[in-house]
Amino acid sequence: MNMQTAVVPEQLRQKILDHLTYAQGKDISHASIYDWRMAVSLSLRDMIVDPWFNATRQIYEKHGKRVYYLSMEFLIGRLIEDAVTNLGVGDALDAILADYNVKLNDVIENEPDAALGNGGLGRLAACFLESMSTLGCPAYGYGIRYDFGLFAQRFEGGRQVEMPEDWLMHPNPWEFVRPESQYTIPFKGYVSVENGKSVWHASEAVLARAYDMPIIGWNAEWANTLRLWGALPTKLLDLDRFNSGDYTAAAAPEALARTLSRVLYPEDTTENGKELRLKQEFFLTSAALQDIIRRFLSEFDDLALLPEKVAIQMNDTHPALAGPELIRLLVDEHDMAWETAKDIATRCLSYTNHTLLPEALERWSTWLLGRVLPRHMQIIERIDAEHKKESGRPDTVGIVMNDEVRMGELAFIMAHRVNGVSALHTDLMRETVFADLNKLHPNRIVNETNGVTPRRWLKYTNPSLSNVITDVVGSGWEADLDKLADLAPLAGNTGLQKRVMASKQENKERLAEWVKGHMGIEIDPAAMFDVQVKRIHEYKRQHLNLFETIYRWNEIRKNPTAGWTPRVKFFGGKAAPGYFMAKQIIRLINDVAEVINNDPVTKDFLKVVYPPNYNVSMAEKLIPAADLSEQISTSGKEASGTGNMKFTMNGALTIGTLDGANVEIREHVGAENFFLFGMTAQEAGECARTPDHARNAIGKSQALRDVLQIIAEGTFNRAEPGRYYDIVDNIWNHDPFLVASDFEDYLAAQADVDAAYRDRSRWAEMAILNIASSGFFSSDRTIRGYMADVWDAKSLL
Ligand code: OX2
Repeated sequence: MNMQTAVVPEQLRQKILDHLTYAQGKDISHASIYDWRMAVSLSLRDMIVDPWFNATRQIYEKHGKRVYYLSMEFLIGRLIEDAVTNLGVGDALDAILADYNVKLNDVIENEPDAALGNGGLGRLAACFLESMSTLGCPAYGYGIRYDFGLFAQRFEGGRQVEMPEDWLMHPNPWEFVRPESQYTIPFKGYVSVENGKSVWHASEAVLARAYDMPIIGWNAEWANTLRLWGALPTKLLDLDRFNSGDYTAAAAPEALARTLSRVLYPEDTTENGKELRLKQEFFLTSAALQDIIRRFLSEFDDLALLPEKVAIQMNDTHPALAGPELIRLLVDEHDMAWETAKDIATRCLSYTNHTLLPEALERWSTWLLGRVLPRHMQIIERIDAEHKKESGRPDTVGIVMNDEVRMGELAFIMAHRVNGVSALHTDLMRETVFADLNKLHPNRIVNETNGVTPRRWLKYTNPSLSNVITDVVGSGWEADLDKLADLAPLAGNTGLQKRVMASKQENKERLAEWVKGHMGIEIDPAAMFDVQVKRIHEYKRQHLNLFETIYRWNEIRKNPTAGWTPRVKFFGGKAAPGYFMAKQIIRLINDVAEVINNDPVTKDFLKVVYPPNYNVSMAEKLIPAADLSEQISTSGKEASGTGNMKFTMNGALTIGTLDGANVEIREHVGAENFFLFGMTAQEAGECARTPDHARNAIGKSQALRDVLQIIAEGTFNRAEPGRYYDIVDNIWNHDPFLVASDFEDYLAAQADVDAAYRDRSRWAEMAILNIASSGFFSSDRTIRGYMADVWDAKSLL
């Protein structure tokens, strides 16, 4: 069914008015924008329910294999946007709401971002859900219904301040509570052996309750379910304890439950080792697996069929307890033999690795894991012992080592497929972190290069460019992004160049207005918009970009009439609350912005804009307006990146290193349409091992010496001159991410960018070639890859 033609606007109008009246209890004259938003969302949800039911019916009829995507994070953002786009009702809604003097955009902006994720890993999961629905792949996302998503960021005196993100302040119109789908999640206690069987006597427990959200695919042809678990106490009050006067202990079950699904951990590729986090991971995993087995047994009666009907994806190691938990459920609760259970679990499970950074590879102390999950500790030790024995390599390949449980190794050993997220990252995985395991299991590691959904990241966020694309390549590219290749032969056509650049200009003007209104900074939409948005992390090297900004500013001041290409540098991103260096970088960006934006000498050539609280919605404003995309991580450190793909799709050119998916982006768009700089991953590895690499590089770069001097002198922090000594000291003496060694090359590439931007026609041609080559980076392609190589799943469309 094609909703775009099937929708009768009058029916939609009636639905909205009905929801306004009967769900919100408001008449038109009193309805607030919130009321309208709820009425619109509920109406859209109504339209999604039929395809959703249909999809479920088909899976049951065809006994299709189901994919279960387990992830601690789903960074879905505003759901109204997917609904409007994929139901094709944008124009109709616009017109209906206009009759009541309501703007669709205001309705959309009223929806809080569902920020149930930190960054790339969580957003990838959201794009995957949308693509699985678009492709008709029977799938469930399983996650946690955090009361508080990723913190909201504010700047005070340039410093990041974290505020709670209470997206559930208002009712969530998209979800259906499922009180009947509820599971007990045990913790702690001890294990005894009774009649030859292990029995876990847990001393704590919470209930996991399901909340379902339908995820609609393109053209409303299919909808899958995102099932989020909320924690509830097993009993509201321990009445015995209460009556005996121990009020605190009486409330303990409730306190545990309340904290479990309370907040998302704000870490992203940084260290993380807290007991509550371990409990959250088990909470998600156990609830999901109990649900999977229950659903399976409602359809089939032989658990041996599980691997034929069920594929379980572990998104990073966070749900890596799925291995031992599945074994536990099969052995302890369903009386299966250990060997059979382990074999079945392995054939169901697969694992995606998202980072090689050692600090981000999860490890739990055996003491903690043994205390919180005593039965799982036993199971993990047995898996480990058997694997060591089978491999004949007792010393090198271990899950339990030095009193720690290594979750990467556990996930690898319990999975039949392990994948990296870009070609380079997968190669490095084979050569480094999993070198030993790869030798033992040579076909287990595969590559599935990340992708992003073009429905949201092009169709929805960039309507003007989308219109141009449809005019040129015809309709249908939304679900077949390779069609964009038809733009390539026309890249030199002046007519097309004009249209593409006019669309870019329109997006830039809208952003400039927003910046003026929200930040009070005046920027020129004709200037190059140079954007770096992502989590703040030293390996992503926002400071490299910032040092270039300082260098540029200083050079303009020295010679203001040298014909500079005007630029606006945009930064966006949050730092993990406990990551000191990242927070220093944020503060320095803000201090530098303050000085540069008030400099009358440079004002026509350089501005720095750092809007606070970068999130999905902010990305949707910035990316379509970008001319230049900064993807400048130290080679070998960024597993893939997905922002880089969104920029390419929206016609921004990339300045970047040979890292993560940049390598593949450059291959697709062509080396001449990509501004490459910096060392390769191998060179970077060697450089980092060279003593005094930073000092040597600084010695060779007058430019960098100047920049470091300008910072050290307190130019951006007159009131507290020593404020950034640690940053300067870090570059001189440590510089683990090789800012110094890549600096000169980066400057040269930036000079090339300036020159290229001045040739408007050439720039337009390059931008069109970038768009035309971005088809590969659709998450539909990625999901097809998983379906074929990892899940052995079939589309039911
Ligand atoms: C991120 C990676 O840093 C990023 O490179 C990648 O594109 C993204 O995952 C999706 O694969 N936490 N976040 C990531 O890794 C971890 C761990």
